[in-house]
This record gives sequence, structure tokens and C-alpha cells, in this order.
Amino acid sequence: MKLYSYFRSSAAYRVRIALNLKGIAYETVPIHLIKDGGRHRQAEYRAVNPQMRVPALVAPDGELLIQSLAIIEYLEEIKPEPPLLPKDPIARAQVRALADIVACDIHPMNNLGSLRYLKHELHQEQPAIDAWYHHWVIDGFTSLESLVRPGPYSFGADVTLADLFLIPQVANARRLKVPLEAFPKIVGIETACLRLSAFDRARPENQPDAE
Ligand SMILES: N[C@@H](CCC(=O)N[C@@H](CS)C(=O)NCC(=O)O)C(=O)O
Repeated sequence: MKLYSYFRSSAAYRVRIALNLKGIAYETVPIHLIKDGGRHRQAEYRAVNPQMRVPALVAPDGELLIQSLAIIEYLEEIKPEPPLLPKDPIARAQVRALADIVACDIHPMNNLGSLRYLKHELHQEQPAIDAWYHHWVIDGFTSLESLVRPGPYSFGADVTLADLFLIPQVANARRLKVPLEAFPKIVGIETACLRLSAFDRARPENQPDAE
């Protein structure tokens, strides 16, 4: 498989963890989100993914898949082991809810395009943009800190979809210097996950395009 990725993209990081956990070999195609005004916005990548975002995955039959959750669900369907969701329907919905807090409520507020809009179209200064970023991470993490199960992972003894979404968001929060002292459970989950090779190999600093 071929993964269009950027080392710092938390959405691509989710997919990298899933590919590693499932033991699926893949080739990284780096798309630099900053250089040349963002290479994801240039015609060559727009022809690949009209949404002009990463990640995008080329499946073995050549079909292109976009959106990290859709890609991860595809990987789960073609390679169910190890499972990323529990068997019980209620538990599955609860795990998905944890992942959705990151995917739907934190990340869209803070992704590159949203922050660029605040800066270039709404003419906000960097301190205001940083405050916006911190606000949405703290808001989401406050909910997650109450909702996660006794560890070591977000939903208990097994790694789930919830961890694939949480750990990349924590990495971004650290990079943007969001204080994490109020979130000891989340930090504990991060420590447990990063001990696993599948998570460690997916980290931004371990990518071929890392700077
Ligand atoms: N919901 C999408 C989000 C994808 C996304 O926003 N990716 C970011 C990098 S983490 C991106 O490509 N941003 C480019 C931009 O906003 O211009 C997913 O889960 O795949």
C-alpha cells in the first residue's frame, strides 16, 4: 500500500499506527504541508485527493481512500486482527465516541487549514491563535480524562481505535505546548501506547520525511 503522509500530520499518524498494528507494509509518499505554500494544495496532489488533505491511502487494487477514520475502518475490515474495536456493540459505540471527541471535536478546530484561516483571513495574531488551539485541546481532553477507562489504554486492557486517535493529538498538544498536568490519565495512556512498537514507529520523528 502507499500512504500519502506528512510527518507532523496527526490524521496520518492515526493511519500509520493502524498499518503498523495490523502488520501491513506500506510505502510513505511525503506531502509537505508547509513548503511552497503547502504541496497538498498544488495540482499534482489535488489530482490525487481533491480534498487536498493527508492522509490518503492507495489500496492494493489501486483505489484511493481518504479520511483517516474511513481508511482505518477499511484496514480493520480487510485485516480484522488485532481488532481495533471490542465485540460488544455498546463498548464499540463507547470506543468510537472517544475517537470522535478527537476526530470531530478537537482536530477540525485546530488543523492547519483552520489555523491559517484565523491568521490570513480573520487577521488574528499568533497569541490569539495559540489560545484558540489550547482552548479546543483542553476542552476535548477534559472530557476524555473523565471518560477513559482504567488503563493501561483508553478503554482498558486492549489497544482500541480510541488510542489511535488520542496519541497523535497528544503529540500535537505537546508540540504546541498545551499544559498536560491536568490530564494524568491521558499522559499515562500515552506512556503505555508509546511503549508499543506500532505506536513508536508511527511517531512523527520516526518518519522518513521528519525534519
Ligand atoms: N478528517 C480528516 C482530516 C485530515 C486533515 O485535516 N489533515 C490535515 C493534516 S493533520 C491536513 O491535510 N491539513 C491541510 C490543510 O488543512 O490545509 C481525516 O481524518 O483524515
